Amino acid sequence: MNRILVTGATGQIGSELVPALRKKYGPENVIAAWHKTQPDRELLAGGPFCVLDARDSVAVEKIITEYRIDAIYHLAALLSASAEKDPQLAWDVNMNGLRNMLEAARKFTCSLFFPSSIGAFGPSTPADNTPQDTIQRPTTIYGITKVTGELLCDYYFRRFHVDARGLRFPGLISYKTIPKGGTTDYAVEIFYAAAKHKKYECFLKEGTRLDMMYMPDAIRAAVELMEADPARLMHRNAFNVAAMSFSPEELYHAIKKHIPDFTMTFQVDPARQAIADSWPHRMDDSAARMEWAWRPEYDLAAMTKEMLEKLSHLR
Ligand code: AKB
Repeated sequence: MNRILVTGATGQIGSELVPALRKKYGPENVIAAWHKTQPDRELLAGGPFCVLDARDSVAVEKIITEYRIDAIYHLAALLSASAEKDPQLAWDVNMNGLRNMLEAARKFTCSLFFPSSIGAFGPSTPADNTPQDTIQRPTTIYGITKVTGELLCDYYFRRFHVDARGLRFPGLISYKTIPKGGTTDYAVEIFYAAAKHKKYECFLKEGTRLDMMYMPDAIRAAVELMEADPARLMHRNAFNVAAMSFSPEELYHAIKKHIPDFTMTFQVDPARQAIADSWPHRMDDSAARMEWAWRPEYDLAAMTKEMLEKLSHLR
């Protein structure tokens, strides 16, 4: 892997993945591409960058040839709640963007990373210990684009030998970027609210148990998968990866250990609750553990402690 393009570089994952890749492969070798959200100064100063709409196949191919790209982390996508508000746009961005990237990867022999999600599952999927290979009948447009993306990546590998790899991410928690338009966003908002105001109104109801992961684990997972020995990969694409699973009240109690007067109330958003109710509680990630030695480093207690330390300047 020599020259890397990251789309969606200003999003929740991209804004942490780009600096990590620049550190590992050299700043000049990682091109940060964004479309709508403006980058911060660190991203601009840290290495090459460009504005790119992944739906524009001519622009995609121009950037790939201009920078002699041989690896793509294609992160540009609408998240679940935003996608549900505008399903046509979600299909356009999530599917046409991925198709253009896969086509460019085929023509210019690039490897490609595609982030799938717990959203690729639906209400008929086993919710506990969700197997790697199981029923996938998502009821959201986001989930439909994720399953289709997983299948398309498999297809491009089988048919055209494109080295397409990917993970099914849980909800991601980070202190650097506030996520926009996701169902698991509460698990980030709560930390900012706790640090700033010592109170939080949660939009998911008590007992809504979902898989979550701290961003440093997620970044490491993506990079480790892309570095993994291809001979060991039986699945290659759409690996379940898990780190912790909790409900809003369990997260609340973990935070309360550090901020004893923290309070939480509930104001349920029916749209996001319906999405959360259709997702699994905890995925079985044994395929990732076996095929490329995946291991999470952060559990609920370790993630909570570090999040509150990093956000202590807000108090
Ligand atoms: C979302 O909530 O939409 C994302 C996801 C779990 O894919 N964070």
